[in-house]
Amino acid sequence: MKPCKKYEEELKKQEDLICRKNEVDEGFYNGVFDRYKYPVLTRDHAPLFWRYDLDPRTNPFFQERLGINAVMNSGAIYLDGKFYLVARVEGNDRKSFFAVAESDNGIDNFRFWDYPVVLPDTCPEETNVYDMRLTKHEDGYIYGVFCSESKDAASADLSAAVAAAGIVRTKDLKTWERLPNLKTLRSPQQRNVVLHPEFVDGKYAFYTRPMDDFIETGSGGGIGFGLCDDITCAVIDEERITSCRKYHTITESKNGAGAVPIKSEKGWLHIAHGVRNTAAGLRYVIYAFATALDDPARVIAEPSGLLLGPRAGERVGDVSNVVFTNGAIDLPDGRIFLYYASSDTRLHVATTTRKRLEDYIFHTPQDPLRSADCVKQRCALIERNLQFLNQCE
Ligand code: M1P
Repeated sequence: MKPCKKYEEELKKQEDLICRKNEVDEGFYNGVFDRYKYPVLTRDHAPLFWRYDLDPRTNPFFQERLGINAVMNSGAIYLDGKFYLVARVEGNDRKSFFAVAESDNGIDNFRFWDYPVVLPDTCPEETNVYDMRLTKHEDGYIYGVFCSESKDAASADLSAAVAAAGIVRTKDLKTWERLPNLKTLRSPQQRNVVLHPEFVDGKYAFYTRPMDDFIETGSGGGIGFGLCDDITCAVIDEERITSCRKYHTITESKNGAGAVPIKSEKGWLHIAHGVRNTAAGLRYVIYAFATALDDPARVIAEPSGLLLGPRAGERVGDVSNVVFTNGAIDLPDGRIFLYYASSDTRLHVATTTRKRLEDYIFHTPQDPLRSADCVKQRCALIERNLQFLNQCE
């Protein structure tokens, strides 16, 4: 007995896709990062044996039995010379799960491991899991912090849900130990929680996103920060706001921590997402800021506006006009690989260096918050440039 001819054809198409060389998109330039021509992971990267029953006796029409709808928001880590993504894979049934894909160079040839991540099933009420951030912590573990979503049992509304931060840890991305979900005593819901890689005052430090509700952050002022003594029973009492939401900016509706902060000479470099509302729905962009090395909650540099927004085909997908990141790799040689998903559908990479990102964060002017002051800011730049060009003649 052999798989059918269609299987061989589909397998060949998939191999061509996985092995396709990725290239810098030369049409894009901003001096901060490079974009790439092709996504690094899509639903078509999911192994055929995750989706089809390959036995012609039980699947005579070679139909997809368990389809994959999207591959997106990935945690990222570099281990022993390889790039690993723990991607959010969403089935046609809308449930997400995690799966590890690896590559030798971080920009193409990502291949999923044979089996998805099987998390210990310790929360019977948990319906969905997504958006894992991977932190190589100084305690020696790799932690995965993700959104654990359950139906809001107190509400008759079928779409009412509760988001909490699930915590797992591993040493090899294969065996995962589940710890109790993070408890934040003053915030009813949490999403976009990231574990800081170092102890702060001898404690585990989390970036949080206090929210009153599942979708709206309500009174949540921005990205929070809290400490806890014991990660095996993580409880945060007080959350300080680090990067706060501001009126008429890219973070007006909400924001959330993204990649694990990157340590540079000048501070902790954060790559996060900001959301504003529009007539066409919420628009998600990626932005950056820095916090102090001796106090990772204190913002010390806050460039104006977005670092990376959705462009061209990235604008369209299941949730259009969205770019979202929950993973970046900070290589020992100073290169940074930022993994971002577009429109909750596919995953891309953008590359930069620690020095370039630092320069962007510390030398891009702050948002003056009013059009009149923005014009003054731009005129000052124009004036300096015209003087410079005159001098050059
Ligand atoms: O649909 C866009 C993003 O929405 C959520 O982000 P936030 O909590 O900031 O609204 C997340 O569910 C994320 O997965 C998703 O990409």
